[in-house]
Amino acid sequence: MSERPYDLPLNTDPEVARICDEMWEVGYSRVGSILNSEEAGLLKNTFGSMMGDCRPWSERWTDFGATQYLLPPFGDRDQIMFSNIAGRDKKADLLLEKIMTDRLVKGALTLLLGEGYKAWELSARRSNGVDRGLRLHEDAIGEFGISVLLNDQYDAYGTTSLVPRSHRSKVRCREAGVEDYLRPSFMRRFTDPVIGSAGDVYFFFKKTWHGRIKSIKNVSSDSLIFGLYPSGYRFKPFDIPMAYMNELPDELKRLLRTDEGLVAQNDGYFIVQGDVRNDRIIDLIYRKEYSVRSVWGLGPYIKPSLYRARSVYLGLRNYFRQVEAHT
Ligand SMILES: O=C(O)CCC(=O)C(=O)O
Ligand SMILES: [Fe+2]
Repeated sequence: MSERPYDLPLNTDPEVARICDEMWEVGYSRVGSILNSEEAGLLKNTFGSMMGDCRPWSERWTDFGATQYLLPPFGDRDQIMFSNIAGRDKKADLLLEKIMTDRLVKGALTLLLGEGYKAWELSARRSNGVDRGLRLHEDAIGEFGISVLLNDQYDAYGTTSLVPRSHRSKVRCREAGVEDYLRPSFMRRFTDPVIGSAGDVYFFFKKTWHGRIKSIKNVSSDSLIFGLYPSGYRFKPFDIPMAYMNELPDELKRLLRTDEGLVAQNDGYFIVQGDVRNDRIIDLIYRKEYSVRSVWGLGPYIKPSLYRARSVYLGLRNYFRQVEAHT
């Protein structure tokens, strides 16, 4: 392993150190089995039954506010996304609290992100059996992902899949052309799926290129997916109603409350308050001097030819369709 540009405190638990080092080297890490199968099953049933009342995606931005907390699940043929799951069910809240206060989870998060990190979104995601997948992408700057498997997941279908070491790539996913040109059916060849038993927890930087492989197995799969932000980074929090917030266990309350630990900006964003040392692992992955060259760096050179190839292909396809329509 190459020399790391960060120091972990001398008394760091070896498991916590392993997670931090893997995050730095690879961009994601399996934290461990944090919930048992009954606990994972309880979450799967609780949120799964709420997903029955699912709305089409088209209604998300027409019928609901951008920062509205109490959203229904939204879905399409591929997936169902149920945002803001904390506060919906008392037993489920205790299990979410158990994850976020777990010794390894909290220990590693505190070293990777520093103190005072906040939660943007705690959500449940179902990949339907006929899921056509999700293209590789990176999310917002500073965003950090936690994935919790709610069912045993031993193959690559219906789960998040990541490109190892892409979190420190010299080019961004979109610049490399990967986001536009690489179909989810091709992702299998070079991504690493989040697999394991129900209750397993994974960390990933949202800067690590990730998506979902096109499924061919006709079995749905559920995960919890959390998005966190460390101090010094900005996001638009959901506006959790006071009555819901007050009922949450302590750590969930700390993570989700908008009246503490956040400073409002003029543009609707909030900056996470706290000590910004700028040398946390989350900061280092954005630094040019630690970014690495990879085959993806060729993307910007290949992209213009891909554009040309696609327009020729679309032109020909159109032509043959017209010919067909006239015969
Ligand atoms: O649905 C998935 O597994 C991928 C979700 C994703 O892109 C994310 O959590 O940022
Ligand atoms: Fe994402």
